[in-house]
Amino acid sequence: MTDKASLLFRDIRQGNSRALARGISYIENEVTDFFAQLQDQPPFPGSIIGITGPPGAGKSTLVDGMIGAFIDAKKKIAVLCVDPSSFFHSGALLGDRIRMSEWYNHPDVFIRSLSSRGTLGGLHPGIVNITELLKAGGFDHILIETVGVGQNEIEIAALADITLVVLVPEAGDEIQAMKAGLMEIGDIFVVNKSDRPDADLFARQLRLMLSRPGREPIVMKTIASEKKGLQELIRQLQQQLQQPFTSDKKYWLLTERALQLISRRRMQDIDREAMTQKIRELSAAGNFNLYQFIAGY
Ligand SMILES: Nc1nc2c(ncn2[C@@H]2O[C@H](COP(=O)(O)OP(=O)(O)OP(=O)(O)O)[C@@H](O)[C@H]2O)c(=O)[nH]1
Ligand SMILES: [Mg+2]
Repeated sequence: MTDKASLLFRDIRQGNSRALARGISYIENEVTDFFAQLQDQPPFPGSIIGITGPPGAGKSTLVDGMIGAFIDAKKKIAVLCVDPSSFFHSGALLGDRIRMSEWYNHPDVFIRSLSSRGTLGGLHPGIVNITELLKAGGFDHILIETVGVGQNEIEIAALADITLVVLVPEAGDEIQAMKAGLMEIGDIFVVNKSDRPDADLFARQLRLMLSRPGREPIVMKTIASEKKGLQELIRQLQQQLQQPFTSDKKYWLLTERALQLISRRRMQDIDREAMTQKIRELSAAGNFNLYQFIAGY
């Protein structure tokens, strides 16, 4: 496998998108993790942009428009659509495929959807790794779209250099509910569907809510379906990416990424089915104790 993995990785580094697609499938299916190859990778010069927000806020439409703006600027773009709920609703990503269809065959655009197969509510276990593989693919920007459902935002933020939180004007209650999650991780807040009434009022309320002493939140309005506000958004994005990280956020995020990989590596020898079988046997014998059980691992 190592030879095969190295050859595939070499093709990925040369920008071969078929090799990249195959490499991602290898990670998804746990054929290989490319750890050996990724150890020799130089730091990624591009940026990873997270796009999150409630279902239907217009994330994919916005991503579609952003791809266009980046392609105009002669950039190479990868898009990863991660749907944490598709574990339960398969096929949910079809909409993204249709929305971004004009980009599917563009030579400088790579689009891939991932479900969170195997983890309830969490992210695909290989996602950190898949992101690393995309970095090797020579893209200028990697966009990661995910539905913010109140529990996975932190994981997405851990993957991204900068996170856009996409909201819509009528999301007043949602904002309150998501405050702890979405609001903490956002670097730029996008009020999409600003063609709707109350967009200005909503943006003002949002700004007020997010204000902290000494820190002005970045709130922008867009109409993704009409490609309005995109240029300003991209400009702001680029400006933010150039800022040195003033907080410890970057180190915190890298720690988060490292922890995900370590926990995955430590778990890789555990056979889930064998574990279930053992639990079944112990339970049937009437002496299952969870803490005694995990002490043996
Ligand atoms: N009026 C209006 N509609 C929009 C705008 N942006 C997107 N939409 C519409 O909103 C709907 C949802 O858009 P998507 O881009 O699929 O939203 P999403 O956030 O990716 O949705 P999920 O991935 O399912 O969470 C689509 O019908 C879009 O055409 C906008 O600025 N104004
Ligand atoms: Mg979407």
